[in-house]
Amino acid sequence: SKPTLRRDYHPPAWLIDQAELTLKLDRDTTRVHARLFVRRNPDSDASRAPLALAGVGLTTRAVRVNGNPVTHGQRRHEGEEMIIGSVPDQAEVETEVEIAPSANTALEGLYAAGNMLLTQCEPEGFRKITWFPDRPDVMTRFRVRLEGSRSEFPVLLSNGNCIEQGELDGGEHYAVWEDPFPKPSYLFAIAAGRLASISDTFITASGRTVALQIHSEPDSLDRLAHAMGSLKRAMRWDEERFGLEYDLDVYHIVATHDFNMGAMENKSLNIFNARYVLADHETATDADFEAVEAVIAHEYFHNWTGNRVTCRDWFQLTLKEGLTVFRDQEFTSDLHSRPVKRIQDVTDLIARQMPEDAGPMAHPVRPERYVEINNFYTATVYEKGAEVVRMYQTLLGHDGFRRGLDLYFQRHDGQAVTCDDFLAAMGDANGRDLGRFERWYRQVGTPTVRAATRFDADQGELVLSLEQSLPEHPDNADLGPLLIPVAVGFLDADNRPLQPVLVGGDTGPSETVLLVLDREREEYRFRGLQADALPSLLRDFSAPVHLEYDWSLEQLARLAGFDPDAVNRWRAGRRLAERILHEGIKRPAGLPDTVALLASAWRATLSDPALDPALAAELLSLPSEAELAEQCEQVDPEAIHRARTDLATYLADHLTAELNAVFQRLDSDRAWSADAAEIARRRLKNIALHWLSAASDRTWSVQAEAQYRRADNMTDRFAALRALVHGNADEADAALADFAERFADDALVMDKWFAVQATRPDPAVAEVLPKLMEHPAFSLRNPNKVRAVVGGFAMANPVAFHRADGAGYRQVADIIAQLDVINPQVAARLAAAFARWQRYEPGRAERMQGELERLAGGRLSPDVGEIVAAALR
Ligand code: DPP
Ligand code: ZN
Repeated sequence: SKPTLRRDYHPPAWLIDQAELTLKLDRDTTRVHARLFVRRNPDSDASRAPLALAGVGLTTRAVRVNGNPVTHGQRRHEGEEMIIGSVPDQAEVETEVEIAPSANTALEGLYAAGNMLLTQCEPEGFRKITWFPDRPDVMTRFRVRLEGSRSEFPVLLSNGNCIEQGELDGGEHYAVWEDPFPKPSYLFAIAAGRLASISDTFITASGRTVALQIHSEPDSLDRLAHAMGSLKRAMRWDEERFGLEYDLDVYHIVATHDFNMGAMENKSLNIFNARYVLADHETATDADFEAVEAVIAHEYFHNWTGNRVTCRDWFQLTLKEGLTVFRDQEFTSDLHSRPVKRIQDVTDLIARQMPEDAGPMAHPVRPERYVEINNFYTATVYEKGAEVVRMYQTLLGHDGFRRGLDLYFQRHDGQAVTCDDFLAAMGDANGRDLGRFERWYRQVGTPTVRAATRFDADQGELVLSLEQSLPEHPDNADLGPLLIPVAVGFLDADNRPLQPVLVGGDTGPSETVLLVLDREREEYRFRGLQADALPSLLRDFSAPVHLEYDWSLEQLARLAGFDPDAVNRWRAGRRLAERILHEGIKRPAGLPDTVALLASAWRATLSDPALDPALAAELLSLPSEAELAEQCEQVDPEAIHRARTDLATYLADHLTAELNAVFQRLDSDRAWSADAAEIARRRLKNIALHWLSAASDRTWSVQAEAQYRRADNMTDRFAALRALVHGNADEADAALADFAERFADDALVMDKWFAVQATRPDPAVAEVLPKLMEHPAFSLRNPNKVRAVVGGFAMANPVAFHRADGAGYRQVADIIAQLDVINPQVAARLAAAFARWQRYEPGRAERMQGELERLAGGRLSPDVGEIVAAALR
């Protein structure tokens, strides 16, 4: 298919001021009647263009303009568009179509999920419901009438306020919803069915009362309280931190088990994947609780950053997503531990976004072209986009960032705008020319900053030089240098923080100095440092770059033990582990002697009583096999697995006493509590168990088994199960059987049961995969199940997926082909598992390429087709 290009944007030729929809709901055949009040856009550059409406898979029963039928001769079809000739400059266009929700397995448009009917419209699902100019810069006031059987659809929801409801003949009823805010069609939603709900209220800062309602299937009613609490915390936080208040009288959230994404921010009617709503301590882990809170907050925050101010076109997706991810990260940081959250976000950026940035689908945070826009809901647009937003705050300060955001809303409330508009507001509000910053929206791949230090004895100054470069890519040619904030600090010989002065800088002595690199190469001079000052660079991960500096292993060990910047402390430990692991990967004889350095850094962490246990848990981590693979010239997954396993065993064997001491100290029979200190306690205890399970001495499995049986909460129970299963303990099978029996009827918990088996690091899991897929609880139609089983296997089990005989590749390629017919969006996500094939050793590379070619030879959706073509290019 032909790509859509950013530079081809034109304003819409027609606007729709008002849309009145009537949906006669039926699982098999829903009738949609639409009245669109259209007029020519005075700002269009195509003043004679005919009216074009998008529609996909609609059975069209009638088209009328101002009441007069439009015959087939008066309309033509081009691609997904119906083009209607000779529509007056202002007119009422009516269409009547039929759609088939129960046959909709792609879960885009209107579909049946359990006993509900639901919609998912972002980005281009609305065209599967009715004819419409389905693009985000057409903003429309919607009035929606829902009609259906009262017994089948007792609850009828859409956006905005319910202004009327009543009975109809034949056991039917209806409800009319009106959303006073004009919105793009991608924010349209309905939900209908046998829903149960909990209610609460929120009083806004200005004293208005908002009715909050969270809906789910009736059997999950008792798991909605945490979501409700999260919503209220998010509403309060947005008022306090950004002065943003909710704007309608009602707010609904609906949870479903059948959903392609995490959740969707439809105006006042969010629809959520149940995994980000349902939580109680017996079925959800502490991490699940935090994820629910973060996603509830994310979708709520979209009400301002996304809904009130939306995107002009889909190339601007990061305008709302990067900004809203940044906002939810800040929310979690303010409510919980800021350093822990930052380390987790940086981990995720390195593990998911940077590989994407180095792969065949690499794109700027604001892409230049796409074939299927669904493929661009990526870690780059979201997470790197959030880093770009974070850099504004780093450069402008908290107050400056807030001024910029205030101006952005003042200028653009009710509009569909661009990343350039955001940048202009940030610059104008602060009297700053941010022109060069704009390059972050255009560059592709992860930039590199090379640092070097020397001591100028004549001047008594330490000289830090920074040099930036971009990966080779046609889009990076002629771009010029980026504006990169680099926060730095130094430790003295006793590992104490120093307070240098930047020569020519405008601040006094400080522990962390913010440098702004805006040229290819720059030198910075510092006073107040000895020649042996130890640099800590890119503190708090101040820019999404690869930072290179020739630290010795001893220096890394010092930073890992003493850097007051938590992110760099963690990062130094990771770098140290990486250096040791890459030595180990190259030499089958075993690990280098320097491994002792890492063991003592871990020993110090394990025995530091002053350290926050949640932070300690982050520090006691090793890079994943996938991350290590990214750093290899040529990837040999077996060598990586062996080296990492050897290192884990070395650490466990040398630190058994310390790990056991931590485990014993933190193990407790206290009843579960959501208290932050208890969460941190469980986290560090389970990390200790995790590393103990790598020890040569296998007695840990007795502790794990006991914890599994005794646990009164999912965090402890699942940590124990994972240790038993991934550690190949004798007790594993019995625990798995017990877990399946306890939670047989619980879809979300069964996802964990599937995932823990699909990700067991053992090539033999390639033979387990078909068995998991034959399990009665598995369904290829359910995205959560596909992600747990096939996603777990293909994305999070390198030794099994990359089995030398190609059995992993073959099965996953077969599943992608099968799934593509059912749900192209989810299939395309799996296809990314093959993206980096060229980096593998020749035997595996050839097999992966072979599977990609086999896929390319079949009939593919544009979604999977785009990923496969990019990988083979
Ligand atoms: N639902 C997705 C998100 O919130 C897309 N908008 O990120
Ligand atoms: Zn979002």
